[in-house]
Amino acid sequence: MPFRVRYTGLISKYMDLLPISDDARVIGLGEGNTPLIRLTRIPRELGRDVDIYVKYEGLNPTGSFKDRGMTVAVTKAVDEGAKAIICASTGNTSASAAAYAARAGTTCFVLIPDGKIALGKLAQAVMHGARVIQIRGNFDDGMRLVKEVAEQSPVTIVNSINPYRLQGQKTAAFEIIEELGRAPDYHCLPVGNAGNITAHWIGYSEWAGGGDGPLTGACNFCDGRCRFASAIVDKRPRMVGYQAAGSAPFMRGGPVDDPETVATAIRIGHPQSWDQAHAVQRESDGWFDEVTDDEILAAQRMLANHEGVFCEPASAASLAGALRDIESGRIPGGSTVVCTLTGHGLKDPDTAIAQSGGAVETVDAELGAVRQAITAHL
Ligand code: AN7
Repeated sequence: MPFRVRYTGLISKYMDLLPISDDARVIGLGEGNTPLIRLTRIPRELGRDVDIYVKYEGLNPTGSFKDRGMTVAVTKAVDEGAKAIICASTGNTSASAAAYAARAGTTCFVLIPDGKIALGKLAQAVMHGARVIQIRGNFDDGMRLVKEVAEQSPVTIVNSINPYRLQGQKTAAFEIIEELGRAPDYHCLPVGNAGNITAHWIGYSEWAGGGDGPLTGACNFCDGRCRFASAIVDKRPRMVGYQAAGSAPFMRGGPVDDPETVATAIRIGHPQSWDQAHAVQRESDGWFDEVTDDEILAAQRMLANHEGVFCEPASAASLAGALRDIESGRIPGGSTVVCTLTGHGLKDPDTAIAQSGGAVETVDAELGAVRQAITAHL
């Protein structure tokens, strides 16, 4: 299908569906348009008749879904004359904010929990020139401090409490509809602050027309020839949010003061979108559940090993939970399921290497030794 314009990012593609004025200077890096990959080996091994797709958000420019929200939030901040942006972060928000601020030529401050962010994310924030402030505390402490600082200083918060973030992130739902020609039956996501599950629900709901009838023909990208333009979507998915067991305020019914999990991205005890997430759960007839660190790491390995898709631990929470719910029948046979893989596996090389066991074998640089190493596995 011939494209009218080169893909330059989600703002230009979905301009009509985003709160961006035509003359705004777009701060973009080609984000969005991520692959929706249909799993093959994992469903076969499960022996269940369920179509599982993963939305590989790790292929965004800075390696996570945050870029969808950040392009809109930073474009708006610059448009409104902001001098600097600020965020608290478990890592991915800081990497994304730093990159978009660099692109905009704006100062970026990031507050991160001391020693608890994955190595790749810290490298990104530093390389993009953010002012990195490590606090002796966790994400929730950082978020509280960011709100307090922003009351007194001319800085724009780009955490997901900034509504433009969710506007950008809702476009992932549009892309899924575009690919499938419909909404999935179940959409599974890892939940930290619950901004992303809320944003997806906004996207699906807008597409379904919120009672005014479904939207069609809104694609700005291909002259209305793609499936997106003709998709009539009146059904929304049931939204399912999975938390890490040591960091699961939605399962405990209230904030958790000392969240702990190997999935540092979702090591969040005081979710910022608490009420919105409960509304999503009610309106979509979905649910929350928790997965253990062992289940998270097993799903991460399985996905990398059986399907060729490498995501970070937090992202694997969506698949870990979905697999359990498919096996138990809570997600019934015949369903179409989408799991969002929120971040790339390369973000957290330490956790990957730590669980790689005997995968690396050292031998002498001579033919006999190499042949022996190979023969053992043939
Ligand atoms: C890979 O970067 O909160 O439920 O500060 O990085 O919308 O919070 C990261 C969150 C899931 C949870 N997966 O999304 C941050 C931050 C990954 C993430 C989440 C995050 P929300």
